[in-house]
Amino acid sequence: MLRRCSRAGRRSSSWRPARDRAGRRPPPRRRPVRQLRTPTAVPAAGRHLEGNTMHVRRPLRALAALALAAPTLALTAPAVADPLVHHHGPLTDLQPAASVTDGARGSVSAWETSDGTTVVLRLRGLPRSAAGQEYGAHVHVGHCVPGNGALAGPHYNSTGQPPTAVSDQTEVWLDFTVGRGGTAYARADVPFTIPSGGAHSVVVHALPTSPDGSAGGRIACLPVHF
Ligand SMILES: [Cu+2]
Repeated sequence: MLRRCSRAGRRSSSWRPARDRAGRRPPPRRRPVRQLRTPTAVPAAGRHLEGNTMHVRRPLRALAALALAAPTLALTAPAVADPLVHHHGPLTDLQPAASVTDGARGSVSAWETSDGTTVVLRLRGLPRSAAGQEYGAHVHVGHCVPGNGALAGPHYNSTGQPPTAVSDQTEVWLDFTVGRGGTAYARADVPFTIPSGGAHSVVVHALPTSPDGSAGGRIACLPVHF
């Protein structure tokens, strides 16, 4: 007695004989065309489409990316926008005695912002032996005149001359510490703008700035005409 395997006895719904009764091969089986699922309508940005989050998440992701980028853009704005004023070159020597700024070069850039003014001072060519030392620097109303620091005049002060208040919020203080490579960087963000012709220099002093605004002798100067 011929036994059939129990599995062979079960024919699936897709089983077809290799040949029909006339001995002909059946036509090749066609695969059903798979229908791509597409949304019936593309929702406007931010609108919720039930059962499909793809079009909802994209605008949210874009908004999230913008929100994350906004503070970064604000922080980097002074670095990418054209400055209101800019000067770079060798420092003007204000005293005949040797000083830390002899032979150094620098740049001053200033940007007007929605909150006031940002001023950046960069120096290079300072002696590496001075690394770690701190010096005062400020925006002054007068001009840079070699050998004559007094002609740089007083600090620019937003409360007028004579000033009624002296601080890093009424004046532009740019104290810096010399880096190991002989470079230095300082940035001041102040809540006021300097009127055209109101200041003409950044003066480097021999000492860090005290709370009363004094910083020792004037040793060098960079012209920057606001
Ligand atoms: Cu000064």
